[in-house]
Amino acid sequence: MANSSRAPGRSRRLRAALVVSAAVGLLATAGAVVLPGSASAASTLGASAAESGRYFGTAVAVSRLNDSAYTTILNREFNQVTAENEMKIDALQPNQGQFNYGNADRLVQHARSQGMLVRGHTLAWHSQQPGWMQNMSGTTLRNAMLNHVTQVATHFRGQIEWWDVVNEAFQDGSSGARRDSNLQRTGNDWIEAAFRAARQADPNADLCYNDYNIDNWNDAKTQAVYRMVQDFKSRGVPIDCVGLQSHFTGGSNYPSNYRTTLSSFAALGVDVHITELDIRNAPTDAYRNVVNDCLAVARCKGITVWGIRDSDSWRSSENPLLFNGSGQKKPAYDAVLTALNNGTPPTGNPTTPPPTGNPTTPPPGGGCTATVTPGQVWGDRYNTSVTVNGASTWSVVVAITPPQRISATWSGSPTWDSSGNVMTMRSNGSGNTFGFTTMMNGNSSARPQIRSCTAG
Ligand code: 9MR
Repeated sequence: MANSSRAPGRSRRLRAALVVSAAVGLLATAGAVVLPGSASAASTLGASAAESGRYFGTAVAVSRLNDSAYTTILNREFNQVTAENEMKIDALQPNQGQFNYGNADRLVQHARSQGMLVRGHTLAWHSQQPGWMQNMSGTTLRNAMLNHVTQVATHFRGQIEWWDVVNEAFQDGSSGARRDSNLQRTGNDWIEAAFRAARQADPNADLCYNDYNIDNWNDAKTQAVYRMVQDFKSRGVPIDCVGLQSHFTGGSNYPSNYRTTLSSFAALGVDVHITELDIRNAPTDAYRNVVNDCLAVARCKGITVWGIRDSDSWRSSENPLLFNGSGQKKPAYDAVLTALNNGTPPTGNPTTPPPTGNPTTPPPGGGCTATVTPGQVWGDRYNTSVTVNGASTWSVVVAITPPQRISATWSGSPTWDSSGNVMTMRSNGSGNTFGFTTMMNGNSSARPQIRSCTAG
């Protein structure tokens, strides 16, 4: 029988709502608090989202990592990535039993070198199946699907924060029914079987159901997915999150009840993620509304846009993204950044006290000093910012006490030693203050230590 138990760190993390009282938040962030319009407002999407404990990510096409204009924006702005195509079934298992992880591993390596979180997309889907799978049915297909889930989740174990375990399994329109597919024809329980296999293979990844056209609370499809999640929660099927793709077009506009949808799913006890956001013609109002809706829901963990520049988009003729084809910021970018910076921390009770201890400065001699300012604290994670004085280019070595783990960084270029516990952060031209988010993973008292600050 599939094991639906969780690793201790993860279950603690899941139970801890992403909440902190506004008052404690202000105290904990001390000098680093961001007030609307304040001069200390973060200047990139990822850094700004991190100030409320969220991520701001993008879909990445691995082939574009060779394009330096693309990679410059990626590394500067985003602290989460989703493989646009490289973790789909046809990419990872082109022939039955023959797995091809090269491109996906390259993305994971890149993300790790930059302190970005990775969303895995997607383990089971009716689309993008390799030919050998398309021709299967019944028990043979069910077993092949479960084997794919197990092999892939095992391969990436420890490197994936969230898996889209099942993608797009419901019909559009008014039926509220499951989408017909070869997987659906193996039996209605194929979705929960996939979730159980994923949990067993990687107990530390959060497991999501992901779909499009589940943004409008009144839609039959939204209601059908809601009922499935409710049923899974009531029966102990291991599901942790729902991804709303949020591809907004003329035919599927941003709905005014989007916040109700997010909060209604969250009230079932799952996190919500906006996983593939793009909006036809990138109107500033709709982008701003989406950000504000996510910020208003404590369990909305972050936003991923489906590509960087309009020219990278799967529907590039609609110019739906935040950067134009030349890599310049569009008005929608400014609207998103401003909304993120104006966002207030989620309200609620803190589950962990703010750090009291030991801001550290390194031993002298490296030609610069590095001073720690404790940042915001949530139940499962906390932020830290470090200000360097005495040099304009520098590298700072930061040690983390395991099982704590740095999950996102901003305003610097990080590299890690082989243990993953020691980060060297180098200046990258974005100023003299860098920051990072640390997952507590069960240790709520340890705080980062600055080992050295070296000029040049
Ligand atoms: O953007 C992706 C495009 O490059 C692929 O050709 C297409 C088919 O696999 O998938 C696109 O991404 C889809 C995502 O995986 C699932 N939700 C809808 C996205 C846009 O079609």
